[in-house]
This record gives sequence, structure tokens and C-alpha cells, in this order.
Amino acid sequence: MFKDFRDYLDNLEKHGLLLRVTKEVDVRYEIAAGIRKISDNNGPALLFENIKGYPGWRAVGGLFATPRLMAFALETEEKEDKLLGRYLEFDQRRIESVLVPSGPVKEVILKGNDVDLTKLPISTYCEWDAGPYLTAGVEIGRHPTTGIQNASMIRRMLLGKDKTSLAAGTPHLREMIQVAEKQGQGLGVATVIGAHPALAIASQLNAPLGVDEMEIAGALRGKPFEVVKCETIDVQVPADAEIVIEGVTVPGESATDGPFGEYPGNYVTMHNWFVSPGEARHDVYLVKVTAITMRKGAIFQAMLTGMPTTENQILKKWAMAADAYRILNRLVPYPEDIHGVNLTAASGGYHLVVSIHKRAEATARNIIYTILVSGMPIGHVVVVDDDINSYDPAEVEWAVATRVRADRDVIILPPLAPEPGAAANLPTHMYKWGIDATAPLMKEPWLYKRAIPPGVSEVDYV
Ligand SMILES: [Mn+2]
Repeated sequence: MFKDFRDYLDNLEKHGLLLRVTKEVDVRYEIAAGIRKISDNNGPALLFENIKGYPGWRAVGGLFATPRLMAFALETEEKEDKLLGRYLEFDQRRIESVLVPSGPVKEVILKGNDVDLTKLPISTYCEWDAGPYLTAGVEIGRHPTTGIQNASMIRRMLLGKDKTSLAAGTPHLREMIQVAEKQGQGLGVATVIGAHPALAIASQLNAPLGVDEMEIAGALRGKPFEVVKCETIDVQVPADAEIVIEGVTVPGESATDGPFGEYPGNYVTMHNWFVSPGEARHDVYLVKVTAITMRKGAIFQAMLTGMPTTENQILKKWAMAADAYRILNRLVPYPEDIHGVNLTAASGGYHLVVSIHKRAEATARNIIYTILVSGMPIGHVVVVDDDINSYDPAEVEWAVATRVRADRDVIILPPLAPEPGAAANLPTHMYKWGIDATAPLMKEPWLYKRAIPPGVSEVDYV
């Protein structure tokens, strides 16, 4: 069990999963390029110790860049079923946070004119990005009426020494900002950078509004988060975080944001978000930063998104798969009939492949319909039989190639209202399809079986 963020980094290094980079790097593209390279080469995560123009600063990046790194953060094995199973162990559990008077995050407190985000090594990531972005922060806010906190991750464009955008794509934070604005106030939002990894992991779960994801994070790490009060806003944050940026949304004002290379793999601007066909949405909020608190020698965290596969797709992959599993668990008569639930990282999270033990012909279709209208941001569902490994793209392709009758098994839904978190300038959120790539139930099942000679595993001469 990791004690805190630094202990987690120490453990990563001990296991060869964190590399110190002493070569000087620029926050403009160079940190991102390093993370890109390790994302494409199965790690390790990187600790940049020499950042041009930011003497004394260190920045870690790519912490969740590979399934191996995720498995390490989750303290489980790097196997699809183990990773999903780990989420299903903790996603319904809670351990309440404990308020403490102070903690390391208060070692440095900057307020008023001392607030200057340009002194933090905030990266610019992809070629056409509009500017530097905060990407690895967990945004924590408190619901103005219920008083319950919420944790999620949202991109934040740097707009000045004390200003950022807040492109509130996650529905709960957006809801809280809207409630505050109706009361004529801004919402206090704390950006937590460099906390115990359970916080970032739990922030990706689809917990209902009214559930504090930090309590799920407590359940994941097996002990409560110790939290301290922020200096300038009514929010509580992990006492041992590296950096906390406190800010307040400015009611009635919107911010510019993007283009920014996002999780679908392309650039996402805000003017083409939509709530229904043709209806533009402009809820990019402006945040005025009111304080920055830090540990001494704080370690910054960079996080790459953009073209899959990056830590963004990996970080949400099993959180979303667990959500899909919970939905399907209620749908099929026998939960053990669900063999694999693969939210593919390579699709940016838009493809779900489900393998099932099929007892009734309609089950695959029911799975497709149910997931596509569930409100999850999944655009395409492929259902395969349990003799197909849903995590192996080649096996899935073979099932699609040999078990699909296009006139019957390709299901195209009429346009749907986009789900609350719809975030991309892509058709995926409204125009959805599924493929039933299961073989029909029949008396001669060998018709659809893979043709393989028996005894391959006993061959010992090659
Ligand atoms: Mn939430």
C-alpha cells in the first residue's frame, strides 16, 4: 500500500517502472513527446528532473500510460480480468475521508499577487493545441446545496497567471457550477495534482451525483484520505497532495478553450459540443485562481491525452468497463454468462466488445441496445461468443468476418440525444451501431467453430 504520492513514485522506481530524466526538457512539446514515446513502448513512467526555465521543479509524466503501470497503481496483476475484477471489488465501497488540521500540502501557501500559474511547469502537448494545459489535476468541488464533494478530471487551459478555462465536460461538476450560478455565485474548485493514485483512478468511475469519489478512492487504497480545508474556498483536499490550485468560477463569463488534442485522438474545440442536433453548447467556464498551496519541492504531474493509446484512455478503460459490466449484470439472466467486457483503449473508449455464453438468440441484441441507450459514452458494441477472446482484436475481427449476416446482425440505432458527458466533435455520441457477431444457436454448432488440429499444445519438437 502506498503511503502517498512520493511513496508511490519511490515504489515505481524500485520496480523499474519510473525513469529519471536528467536531460533538459522544454514544457512546450518535449515533456509530451517523452510521454508519447513511453506510451508507445510500454513505459516506464518518466520523472523529468531538469525543466528548461523552471529551476528546482520536477515533473512526472505517463504514470498511467500502460496497463502494466495501471496494474501497479491498482496493486493487482496486469491481466484484463484481474484489472476489471479489481474495479468490481471497490467501485461500490466507500471509506469516508478524515479532516485533519494541516498537512504537507500547506508547506507553501501562495495567495493574492503571489498566485502565478506561469511559474508551474505546465506543458503544451500536441501540435495544434491552443496553449499549455493542466491535464493531470483532479478537480474537487462541493455541491452548493447538498454539501457533498465530487471529484473528476477536466482539461484546463492556462489563460494567464491566475486564470484558466474549465471545460466542464463531466456532468457532475457542470451541474454543481450551474447550481452555484443560479444562486449568483461561482463554484470553488480545487485542482489536486500529485495525490495518492487511488484518487485519479476513482475519479474516472461513473458514480452517481451525490457520491464523493474520494470515498471510493479511500476504499480502493483501503484507508481514509486525510483531508485539509482549502485556504480560500470551501473544499477539502488530500493533506499530502503535491500541489493544490484553488479557484472560483466566474459567474456569467465564459473562457476560450482549444483546440486541444483529446481522448478520441483528434482535436476537440468547445464550440462544436452539442446537447441535441444543431444546438451549440458553450459551457466553458472561466476560473479565477485564488490560491496555490504546495509541498516544499513539489513534484508536478503531466498527463498526455490525444491519439490512443495514452494514459487518458488507459485510466478510464476499466472504470468504464466496470460500469458496463454492472449494467449487463442486471440484464442477462445469469451474470456468469458475461465472459469479457472490453472497453477498447485504441478506440478512445468508443468501442465495447462483450463476450457472452449465449443461451437465447436475442441476448446479444439486448446487450447492444442496452449499452447504446444507457447514457454511457460508448458508440459501438460488438458482441461475440465465449469462444472468442474479447480482448484480442484479431479474434474479434474473425468473429465479425465469419458470424455476421449483415442484413440481420448489424444494428443501427436512430439518432439519440447525446449523453450528458458528450465531449467530442464526433458523430459517435449520437449515431450508434452494434454488431451481433455471435453464431446463431443451432443443432450443428461445429459450423461456426474455429478449425484447428487437435494436439497442438503437445507438439514438443518445435
Ligand atoms: Mn461524480
